[in-house]
Amino acid sequence: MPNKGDTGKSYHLKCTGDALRTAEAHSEQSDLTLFGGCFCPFVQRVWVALEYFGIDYHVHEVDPYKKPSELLEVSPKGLVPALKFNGLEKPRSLNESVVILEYLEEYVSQSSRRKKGSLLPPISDPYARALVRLQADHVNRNLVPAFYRYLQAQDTEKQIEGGKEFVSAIEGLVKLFERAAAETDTDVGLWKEDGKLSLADAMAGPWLFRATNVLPHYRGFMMPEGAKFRAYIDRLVNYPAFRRTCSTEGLYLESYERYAYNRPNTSQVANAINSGRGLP
Ligand SMILES: N[C@@H](CCC(=O)N[C@@H](CS)C(=O)NCC(=O)O)C(=O)O
Repeated sequence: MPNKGDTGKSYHLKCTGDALRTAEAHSEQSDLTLFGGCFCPFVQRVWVALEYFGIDYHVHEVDPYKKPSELLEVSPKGLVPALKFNGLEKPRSLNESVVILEYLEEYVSQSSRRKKGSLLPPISDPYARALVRLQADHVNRNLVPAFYRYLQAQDTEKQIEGGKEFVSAIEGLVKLFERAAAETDTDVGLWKEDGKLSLADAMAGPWLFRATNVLPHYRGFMMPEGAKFRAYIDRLVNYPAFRRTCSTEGLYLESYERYAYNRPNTSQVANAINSGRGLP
């Protein structure tokens, strides 16, 4: 689908492809409800973790820009993702993708019945855990805002600058992956050829994935060269728990058109980028 300028396309409200099949497999009520939006990378972080851990959950797609009251009840700013705990005497819920990821990590580590893996190295190796958290911190502090600055930049000079900033955020992440590989011995992290999904992979994955479809389409972006890096991206986007949360390319291209043309009031994230504030 060639880029034909701003055609006024809006975001999608229902997953497609693999993500749709996964959502359908989780359409029954359950103890946990994931409030999601099919295009949202913050939601995808949590969805990947739920799939990876094999936790029972129900997906409920909402329109986070319309903010239905059921969403505001579980997420005060009306942002997705949110997680609602059903069947308890008192209402309980969580919002904020990273908080939810950390919650799920601790939740599975305490219930051996459900344990299928861990997004962090073992608790007996706090240094290795801290290095994964450094990667995760870099993702939120640099990679994610750089993605939006690049995609929302309208004049050519700003786009070139944005592209450089985004590449440099990727390079920074690679450095942190290399450092962890040199200083620790853990099978957590897809940077290693036979590694397993880490907290940083789950946190970066949705934007790195969009850098393989949305950014090439709207900004002519090309992923940095390097066999090792390319192999990492390949492992990440094809990792089964990740793949199962991916919709088809057209959904992302259409849903991100409003960011690519920096339409007014696209979202709280877009407004924060335009005004130089931190992301919501
Ligand atoms: N810091 C939040 C950000 C979540 C977020 O911005 N979600 C977007 C969808 S991708 C949203 O709900 N936007 C609604 C809005 O902008 O009003 C997190 O990590 O969960």
